[in-house]
Amino acid sequence: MSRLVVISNRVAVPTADAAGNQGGLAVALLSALRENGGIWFGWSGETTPEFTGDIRTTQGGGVTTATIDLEEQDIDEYYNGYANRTLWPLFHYRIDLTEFERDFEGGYRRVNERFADTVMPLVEDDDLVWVHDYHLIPLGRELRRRGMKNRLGFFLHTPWPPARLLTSLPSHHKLVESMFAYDVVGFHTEDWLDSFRRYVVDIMGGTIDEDGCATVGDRTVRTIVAPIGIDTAEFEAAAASPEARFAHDRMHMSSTGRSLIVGVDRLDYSKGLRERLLGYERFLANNPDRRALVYLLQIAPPSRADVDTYQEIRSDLDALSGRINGEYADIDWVPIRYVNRGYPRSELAGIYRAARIALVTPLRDGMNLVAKEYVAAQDPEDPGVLILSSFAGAAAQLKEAVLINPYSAEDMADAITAALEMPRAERIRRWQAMIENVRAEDVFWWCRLFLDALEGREVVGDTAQIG
Ligand code: GDG
Repeated sequence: MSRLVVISNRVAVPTADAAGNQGGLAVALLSALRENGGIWFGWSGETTPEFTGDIRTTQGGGVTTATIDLEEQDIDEYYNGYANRTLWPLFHYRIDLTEFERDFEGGYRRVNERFADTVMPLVEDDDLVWVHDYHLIPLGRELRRRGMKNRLGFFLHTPWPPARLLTSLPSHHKLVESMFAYDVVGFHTEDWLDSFRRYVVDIMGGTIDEDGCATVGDRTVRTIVAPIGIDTAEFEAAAASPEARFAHDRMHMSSTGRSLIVGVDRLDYSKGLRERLLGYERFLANNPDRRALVYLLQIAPPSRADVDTYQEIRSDLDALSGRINGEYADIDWVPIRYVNRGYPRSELAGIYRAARIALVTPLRDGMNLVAKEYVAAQDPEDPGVLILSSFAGAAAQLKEAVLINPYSAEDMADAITAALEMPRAERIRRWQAMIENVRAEDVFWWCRLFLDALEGREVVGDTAQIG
């Protein structure tokens, strides 16, 4: 069996706590690395005054991680710049927030070259190489330029935007062209894949064959849908753990019979937090008699705090939650508990289980794992209701959720009312359909699906010549 080399912006370091605190993606990739042997390569999270290319390796739990330090300027232009000020907003359909700076693009190219230079000597002939996410789209091309002949795969964790939106990126052509250096490119949903294929056909004049291979000139890449899942078995077990029980009881004791509505999201504009609070406010306004029977717990750990738009959304939400609480709270009830910090995964599982409703209402999301975690954490005898944005990738699989348009406050308010009134039999029916999917298509299934595609493809043309 081939070794695996995983390359992503950051690496997950195997810890003794792997079952408790690591996200599903880290758990799946670490287990694939353990099974096949190999390396996880990425940025250390540290800066250095001058780039040296020195590689720090650690070994533990059967996995080797290799990291490099980057310069401050790299972080400004590549991570906080092109990745999070240009591609992230654009890929989430937020052209209004997208910044087009030449320096960002230069930094993005430089860091991708630095990654290629440093990882190249670590890769052995038969290794499968799997690159992750929008930070590293051109990495495959850089590796081919340095002579790499290995199977090379790329998976995008975000949406892929419609062609008309993508063409607003000055170097859209170069970016998409670089994806043809890979053997396989994967997306979470048919929607994102369709947008990619449309671009190939409409903008590049390419073709798509019945196996999903996209061809432009003499270059071909296989394109697939591989929807990521969670470590469902681990999460179901976490929801029954003593820590989860404790968090669950803590929620109940502090709410005296009120129904908990929960939201858990990185503090990010793509998650639709502002619209969610406005939808909840609409529910409060429309239902004076139900007000004190519910409360919303919104957990929102800050992320990407060096990017202005993230600082703005944070102060915007501080103000909005404060205003709604000021307007509706009573001496013995506060409608929103807004918490800007993270919780251990097992506690999170208990909070999900205690919640009668989950509001997972991103404006656009590649997949959204919180929706799946909420389903996995439910009590089968008395499950809660998932209210899910139809613009989240997860909506393609979790069709029995209450699907809503997150931009509509009325939709959201009506969905909350419907969820509160939903009979137990219907909640069980919907939950059963969803848990079946969440169990069958878990994160290990996803990982196998992608790696099978990566191993199975016939090499078309001399990919080493690409670029
Ligand atoms: C990207 C794509 C795609 C959140 N708060 C806490 C906490 N979390 C965990 C959740 C969940 C994860 O963070 C968030 O995953 P999402 O999928 O919701 O979102 P992104 O971070 O934007 O991830 C997304 C994903 O990649 C995978 O491909 O689904 O569409 O944007 O696991 O539980 N975890 C803990 N405490 C918290 O307070 N422990």
